[in-house]
Amino acid sequence: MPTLNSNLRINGERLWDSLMDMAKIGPGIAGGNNRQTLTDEDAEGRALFQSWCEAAGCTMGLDQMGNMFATWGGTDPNALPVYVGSHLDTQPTGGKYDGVLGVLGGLELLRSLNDLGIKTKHPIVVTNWTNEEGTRYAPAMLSSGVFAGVHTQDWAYEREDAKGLKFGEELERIGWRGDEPVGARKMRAFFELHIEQGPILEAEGKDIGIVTHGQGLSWTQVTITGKDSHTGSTPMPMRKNAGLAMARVLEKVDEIAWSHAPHAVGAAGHIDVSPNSRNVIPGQAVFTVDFRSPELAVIEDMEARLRLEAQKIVDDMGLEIAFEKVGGFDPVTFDEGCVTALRNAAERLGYSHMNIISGAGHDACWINRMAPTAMVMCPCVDGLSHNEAEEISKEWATAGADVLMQAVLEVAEIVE
Ligand code: HGY
Ligand code: MN
Ligand code: MN
Repeated sequence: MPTLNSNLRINGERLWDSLMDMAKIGPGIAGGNNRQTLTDEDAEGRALFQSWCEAAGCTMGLDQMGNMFATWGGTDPNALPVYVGSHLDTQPTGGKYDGVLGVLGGLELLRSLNDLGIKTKHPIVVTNWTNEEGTRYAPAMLSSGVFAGVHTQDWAYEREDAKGLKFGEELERIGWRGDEPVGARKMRAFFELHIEQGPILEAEGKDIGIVTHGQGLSWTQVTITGKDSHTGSTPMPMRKNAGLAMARVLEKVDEIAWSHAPHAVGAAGHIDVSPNSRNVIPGQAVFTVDFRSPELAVIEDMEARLRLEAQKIVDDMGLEIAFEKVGGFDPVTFDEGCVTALRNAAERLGYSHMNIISGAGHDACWINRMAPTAMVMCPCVDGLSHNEAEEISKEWATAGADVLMQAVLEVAEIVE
């Protein structure tokens, strides 16, 4: 019977080919991807993933949030499955690897076990979580959040995109709403492979990041209301310029994040001004402030100061303001046992590794509430992500999937 040793490795060439094939679906305009959740491109990517899973001998489950569960093997059907996975949806100007590496790395794990003729006691399930990115439908990690009981399914179904299209209706339209109730599945453990999306691993010359914690996130949507008026004939003292107020608030957001250096971060990536016409003073500005920190108290301080400072700015300018919390989760500590299994795997395989805190949010941050969970990361070039130029090496992808497979085998128990 094969034992856990450094010879058990995945097929890096096949993983890379699958990544490149998936990247052809929902191509971006600069070499990356635009495969946003619940679009026709998302549906196409899901279908390709399902065909690959079935070819690897899996049966596919689909729940009412469109989460996909490809189940493989398991000599003891009563043993709780070991889950792996991430997300196939991308940012509008996303990369080819964010999320996709975790889903296809999980699939490659199964393909390699088939090649190696290995059987495990616990079944293994590869998951694609719907709408991890939160770009088309806020918040991020929406469907893993419903699975973990953080959001209700009804609330999730009512989320609207910028065109007013509802999540539930779009999920139905693309034909990927399953019948399975969400969150009923029990897991032995959950492992997520993901690119780092930051510069640390590459800068430190490490192949592998063992993710011990995930920083927390807060999304506050701010609506500032002033008055549309002519940019030429309205005297300066009479203006109620919502765009100017937003600029002053965003300056404060940067100041607040810097005041908690070196770990806190803050910015607004979503910004809308209306009527967004060249010769009209903006009467409204809507933007989402994204604060993050490994410390909950810091996040809470940044949220509170945002409201205080922004209120002062609009009061001085005679404008109105409204705040809405549209996303967030507390800092996460991953399961010690799963973290150790990943570290043992990296050691056995001879990959350089270091502990790391995840700067980005991931489905694992919610699943950590449901089962022992941990993440393994590989570097990305210049730490760049959420950009079409996102890049990793075949070697990094292979190392990450090798470590994922060995950690999963330790927990799923090789039986032959
Ligand atoms: O926002 C995040 O951290 C993740 O990319 N959804
Ligand atoms: Mn991701
Ligand atoms: Mn992302």
